[in-house]
Amino acid sequence: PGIAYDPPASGTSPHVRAARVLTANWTGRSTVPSRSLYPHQWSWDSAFIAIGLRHLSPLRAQTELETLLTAQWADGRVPHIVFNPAVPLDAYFPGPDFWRSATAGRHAGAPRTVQTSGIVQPPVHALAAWLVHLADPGLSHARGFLVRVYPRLAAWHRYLLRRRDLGGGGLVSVVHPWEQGMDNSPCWDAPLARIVPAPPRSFRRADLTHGAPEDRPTDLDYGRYVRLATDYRDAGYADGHADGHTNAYADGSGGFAVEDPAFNALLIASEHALALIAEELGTPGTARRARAERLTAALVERLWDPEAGQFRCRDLRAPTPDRGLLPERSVSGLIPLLLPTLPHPVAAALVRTLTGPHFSLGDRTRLVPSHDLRSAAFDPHRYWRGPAWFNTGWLLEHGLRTHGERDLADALREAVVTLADASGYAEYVDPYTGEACGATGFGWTAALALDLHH
Ligand code: 9YW
Repeated sequence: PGIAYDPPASGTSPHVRAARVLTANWTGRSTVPSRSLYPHQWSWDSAFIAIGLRHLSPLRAQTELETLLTAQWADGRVPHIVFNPAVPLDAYFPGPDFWRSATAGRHAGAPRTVQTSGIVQPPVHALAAWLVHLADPGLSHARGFLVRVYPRLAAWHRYLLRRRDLGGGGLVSVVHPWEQGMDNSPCWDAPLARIVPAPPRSFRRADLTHGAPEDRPTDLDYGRYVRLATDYRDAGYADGHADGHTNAYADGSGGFAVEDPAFNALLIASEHALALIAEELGTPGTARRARAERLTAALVERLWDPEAGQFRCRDLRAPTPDRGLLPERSVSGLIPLLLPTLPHPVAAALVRTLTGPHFSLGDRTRLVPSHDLRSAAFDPHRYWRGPAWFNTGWLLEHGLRTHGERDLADALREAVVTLADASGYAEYVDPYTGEACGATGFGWTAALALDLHH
């Protein structure tokens, strides 16, 4: 215990080190998730990064989101990657030459001036825009930040709600594991097993140049990711109708369509944020709040599993007549804890599951694992099959605090800040030991640690 005013030696405080990561990853208009592994702009990364960046520079945080939204398609979709033309083509796979947005995405309204992917990622953006606004309302008003982003965020949500309700029950579906953001989650093993992989020699993985193979998805996973993305692209990135090409389903999706709890919970949280933004702009937020409540009811009705004490993913392509809930327990099924209006028994059960034997928070694990510790598929080092990630930690910290679990929230906050710094702002960590995995100097790890440090 030192003197309170003793300033940390330059560069030695976690705050300074996190800020340095964000500065090193800033390109002038946006922030890369990782200089080595992910040298372009990623959609949900940018939303999380903006949430941390607002403490360093509200202007940069606004710019981060505006840059992403400039790449929005005319149909409202926000692409999961916006490519930096200055980065060599072979630095990341699949790159712009694979997605071919300008040509393959023509009918869906892909932008002409910038190259993007054609799939989406979780809609964290309206939530991020609201938090960024709150960091400096004066600057936000002066720049017309909310006035400019609001219509784009509204169009984004409209796209998801109108074109992606593939199950017809009011929830949004993802058509690729990359869309949900937890690429190789064991939840996808069953739905992916039905997909014929693209031949291994038809593509070259760039991720293995930077990442250890045992920390990354397998070649077989990649073959299936490539097949699904190729089919979607070759059908013109069309949703919602069969176009007679490669799409086998009347709703326009390929062989993969899943309703995921985290994706939908983030949409609901963002819809609540859009209501606040609407009100800040002098228009009513009532209709948006009502929609958020309808979505919350649909989430509980379609994905809640009372026996498991958590939400599950629904596989819309399952061969069973009930289009079944998937048996694997992912951290994704705990993320709805974020929602303030979740029925109380559901929230209470989620807290029990989080601290119980499957995730063991505060007991055997230091940060929430991405997957069920008791699953045969659990692997503490392989990407989304067990390691702890900092964005899910941040979301659950908020969820615990929202539902009055102050001690658990405080402990998780402390773990996020400490392990982020100790791991060199790693992409993900071993949930038991906190050992760094994947890339270091990772954007959202630094940003979210910075946010929780405040
Ligand atoms: C990939 C950038 C992205 C994240 C995803 C994560 C990973 C891309 O990296 O996907 O090539 O594997 O799974 O959630 O947005 O950080």
